[in-house]
Amino acid sequence: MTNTVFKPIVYLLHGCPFCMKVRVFLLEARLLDQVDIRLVEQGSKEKCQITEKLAAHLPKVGFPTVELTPGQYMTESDEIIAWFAKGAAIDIATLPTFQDCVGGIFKDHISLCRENMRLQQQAV
Ligand SMILES: N[C@@H](CCC(=O)N[C@@H](CS)C(=O)NCC(=O)O)C(=O)O
Repeated sequence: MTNTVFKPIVYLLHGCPFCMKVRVFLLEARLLDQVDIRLVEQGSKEKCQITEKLAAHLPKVGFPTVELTPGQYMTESDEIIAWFAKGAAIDIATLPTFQDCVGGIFKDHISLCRENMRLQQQAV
């Protein structure tokens, strides 16, 4: 008899700073072995397939997205981090690498990403 335990599935987009934030958190919190990471490339066939699959469950597909339990999805990076931190009783303020990234490189990258998305929307 097989007794399979569901591991939350973490969908990440390569180069996405919100996804990298989640990944750095999971790494520093030593939670990587408790999740199943699915990292996809922008423009890939795999990304299209995953987007199609997620669209059946979400009003708007975005990355990162986590399937926490079968059929239960969460899409905001900060909420995802808070959910895992709570479950593992981890105070994110005690993770120096994560905090350094959030206050530094991620902050800059995220604001560039938001600006890029805003410009793309204006151009449509
Ligand atoms: N508020 C979201 C923002 C996530 C976001 O904007 N992700 C972008 C990638 S950087 C995305 O999903 N874009 C849609 C796509 O590439 O299909 C969060 O913090 O998780």
